[in-house]
Amino acid sequence: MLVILSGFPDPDGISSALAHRYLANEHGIETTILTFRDPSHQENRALLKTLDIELTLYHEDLDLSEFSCFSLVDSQKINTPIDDELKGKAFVAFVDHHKRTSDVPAEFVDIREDVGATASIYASYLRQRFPKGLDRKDEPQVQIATSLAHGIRTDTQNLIEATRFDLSAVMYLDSAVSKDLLRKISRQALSPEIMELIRRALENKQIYDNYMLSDVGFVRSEDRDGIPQAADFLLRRGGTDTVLVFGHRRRQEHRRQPAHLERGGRSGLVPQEDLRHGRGDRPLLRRRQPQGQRRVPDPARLPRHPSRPRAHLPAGA
Ligand SMILES: [Mn+2]
Repeated sequence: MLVILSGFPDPDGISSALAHRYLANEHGIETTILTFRDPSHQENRALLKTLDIELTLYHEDLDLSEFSCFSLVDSQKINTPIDDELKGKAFVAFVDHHKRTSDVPAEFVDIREDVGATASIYASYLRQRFPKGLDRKDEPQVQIATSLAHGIRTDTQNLIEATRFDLSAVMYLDSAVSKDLLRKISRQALSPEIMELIRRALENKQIYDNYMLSDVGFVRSEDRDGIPQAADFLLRRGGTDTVLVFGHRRRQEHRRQPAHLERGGRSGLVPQEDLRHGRGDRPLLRRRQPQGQRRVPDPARLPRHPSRPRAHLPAGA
């Protein structure tokens, strides 16, 4: 079976795929986790390295004929970059926590929109299989429990946005979570490029009342995860509850610019088109609902700073 991570692999998706593979292996089903992008965020790389997780990066010469079926985890869309190659293979399972956008033709569909992480759903499957808890002495179980706990943590803003279901998943996993490994995964150094990007975000910030804009200039594809990190950092400024950080990509790399919006409060994904700069390969715009009564303006209608002309806003804004 192929377990497909269709977007950028993040800890929630990676750990869910890992648990999926583990449960499939329990039934004698050989499983490969397929991704289309190299994980670029240093925390994701650290997760793979520290827990010795192997993902298969798709390339054209990959022979998919030996796989008879596939599953999608933590992916809102049912489309993949290899839809043609998947024709004729059984669509076994679709497990996710994003808003349902279309009918899912999988044999097993589990979409729980009120859950903070797909990893919590997989923890509930493990609980059914191992009701007495996972075993701290069993290496694969430690790997899975630790990565799922990390996935839940990162998808719920360090558990701040966790639901009861997520918290009970964390409690269940606890018996086999390695705190040492978890610490190691989260305490990875920032790459010099990302630190530089955060510096540019700080230097170029424009403050309008309770919101902030920053243009970080050209960003290499491999540093794109620095944009939400810069937005997270700027959001820590007192009195700020909305941050929009955007950068530019070289034409040959990608036609669109990434942008990242951070707001205080609950988080949810909104389509990138909401920033009026076209469709990207995944939503880069994260919107958090403001707390209290304070109105947060539409980012596309932000006033323009006299020294920051139109050209500095995302194309089409
Ligand atoms: Mn997720």
